[in-house]
Amino acid sequence: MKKILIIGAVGQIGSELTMALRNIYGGENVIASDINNIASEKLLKSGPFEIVDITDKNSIVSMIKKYNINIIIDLAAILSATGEKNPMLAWNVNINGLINVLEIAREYKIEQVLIPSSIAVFGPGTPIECAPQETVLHPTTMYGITKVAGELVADYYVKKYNLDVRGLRYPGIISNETLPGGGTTDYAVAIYYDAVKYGKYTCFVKEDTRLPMMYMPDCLKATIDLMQADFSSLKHHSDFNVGAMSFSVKELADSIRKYIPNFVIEYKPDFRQAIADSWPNAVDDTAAREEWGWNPSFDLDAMTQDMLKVIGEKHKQGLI
Ligand code: NAD
Ligand code: AKB
Repeated sequence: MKKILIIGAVGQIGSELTMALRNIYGGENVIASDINNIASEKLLKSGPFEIVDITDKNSIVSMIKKYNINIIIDLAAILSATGEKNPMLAWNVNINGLINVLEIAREYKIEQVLIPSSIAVFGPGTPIECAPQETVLHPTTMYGITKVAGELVADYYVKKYNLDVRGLRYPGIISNETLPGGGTTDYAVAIYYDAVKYGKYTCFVKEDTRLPMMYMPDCLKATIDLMQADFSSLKHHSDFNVGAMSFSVKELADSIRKYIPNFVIEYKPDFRQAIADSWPNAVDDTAAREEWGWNPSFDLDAMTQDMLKVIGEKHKQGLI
C-alpha cells in the first residue's frame, strides 16, 4: 500500500496534485501537509491534512511514523520573485528543507522521493532558443541556485545511497484553482483572471518575453507518469526537462483576444524582467520522452479556451 506525504500541499501545484493522487491511491493514503493551513475545503475534507515545517526535521519524522509513509513529495518552496526579496529564506526552505527530506528518506528507508526542479536552473550560457538536457547551469537567482544544488544533491543520494529520487524541471505552470506563489511566470496566470474580471491586464514583463509554459493537467500527468515509471529504465533522475508550449506575452494576449476581442494589455516591466530574460524560450525534453514516455496534450489555444471557461464560471458565481 502506497502512503504518500506531500509537503507544500497547499500551493499552486500541491493543491491539485494532492487531489489527483487521492483519486488514484485513495484519500486516506495521501497525506497533505504545509506550513500554511489555508487549504481548500476540498483538500481538507478528502484526506488527512497536517502542519509540517520542512525546515524542522522532527515535524517530518513524526508524519513518517504516524502514517507509515513510503513516498515523499517535496513541493515546499520559495519561488523566484519572492526568493529575490528574501534569498536566505529561499536557501533555507529549498535546500535545508530538501536535505531534511533526503536524510529522512535514507534513515527511514523511504521507497521514493519526488522533488520538482525548474527552468530556473538555466541562466547565461544556456542556449536560449531550446535549452538542452545537458547544458551550462549558471542561474542568476537564489531560487535557481537552490534548484541546481537540489538536483545535484538529489543525484548524489541516488548514487551514494541507492535512494529512488526523481524530479522534473517544470516550466511556468498555468492553472485556475490556486494562484501561483511568487514566481516570475505568474503573469501567465494573472492575465487570464484580469481578462475575465476587468478586460485588461498590466504585465510586469515586456510583450516579446517568451518562456516555456505548461497547463496544470499536463503538469499533473508529467508528475504522475514520472512517479510511476520503472526506476531501472531511468538514466536521468532529478533533472528531466519537460516541455509543453512556448509563447510570448503578445501571443498569449492574442490567444485571449480570440475569445475576449476587446481585451487590452499594457506593459510595466519590473525586476522580474531580468529573471525572465535569464531563462530560455523553450526546452529540449527528448530524455523525458525517451525514458518515461512524456507527451503533453495542451497547446496555447486549447489552454486559453479552458482557462477562460473555468475562470469565467468562477467569476459568474462571485468566487473571484
Ligand atoms: P507555491 O509557492 O504555490 O507552493 C509552495 C508551498 O510551500 C506553499 O503552500 C507554502 O506554504 C509551502 N511552504 C513554504 N515554506 C514551507 C515550509 N517551511 N514548510 C512547509 N511548507 C512550506 O509553489 P508551487 O508553484 O506549488 O511549486 C511547487 C514546486 O514546484 C516547487 O518546488 C517549485 O519550485 C516547483 N516549480 C513550480 C513552478 C510553477 O510555475 N508553479 C515552476 C517550476 C517549478
Ligand atoms: C517561477 O517563476 O519562479 C516559477 C518557476 C518557473 O520555477 N514559476
